[in-house]
Amino acid sequence: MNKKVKIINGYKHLPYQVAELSNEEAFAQAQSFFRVMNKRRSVRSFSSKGVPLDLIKECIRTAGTAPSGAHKQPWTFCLVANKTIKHQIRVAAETEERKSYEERMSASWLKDLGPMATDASKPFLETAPYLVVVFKKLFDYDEQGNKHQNYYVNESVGIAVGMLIAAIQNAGLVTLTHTPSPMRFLEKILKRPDNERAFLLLPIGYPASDCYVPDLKRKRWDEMAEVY
Ligand code: IYR
Repeated sequence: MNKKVKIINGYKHLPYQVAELSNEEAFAQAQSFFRVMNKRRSVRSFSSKGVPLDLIKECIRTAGTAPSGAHKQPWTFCLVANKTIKHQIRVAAETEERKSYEERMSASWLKDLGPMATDASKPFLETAPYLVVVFKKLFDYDEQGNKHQNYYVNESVGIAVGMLIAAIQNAGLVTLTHTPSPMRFLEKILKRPDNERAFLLLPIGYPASDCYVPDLKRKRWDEMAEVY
């Protein structure tokens, strides 16, 4: 056994170090990552141009490095390329969205959404080469079928999705955090087990050649942060 291994609280621990950067190198890296992320936009108009499967898989593997409550990793990422399934998802999502836009959303909500120019029509659910449907796992089953609780599930899966979005941006792709509501139809279409709930749907691909995004401004430093 590796001599450097330590047993702490009865469990194996490994030595951990990071390559220390100079302050200059660290700042340059932080700034270049910010510049990449600051170009990210939510895109609703996708090209049908294909994306290599391995590229998407690498992004999802990055999401899987997220921290999670008691390291339970309470997520399943369903990668959908199948045209029939994408069509089923679009039809079901548009049915829910029509009800939302026509009956469920308040006038002030619809007004707040004005700048986004959204409506109940979701063609990107078929145009984008991939959909990733993220499921949160409320609990896990062991081999005997006993239930085991997960912890901080929304926080854990939210962090993983944030990392997925960053990985997608870093790979030169675009996405949208789409939440057709209610979204339990996704559990049915994808035949998920009863411990999983749909969390978020992300179409992934390249923007259409005539893609436009709203002219939104991000908060300045002094609007978004307080230094103590
Ligand atoms: N889910 C709907 C409505 C919607 C709600 C919010 I809050 C947004 O930021 C964007 C859209 C839709 O996808 O159209």
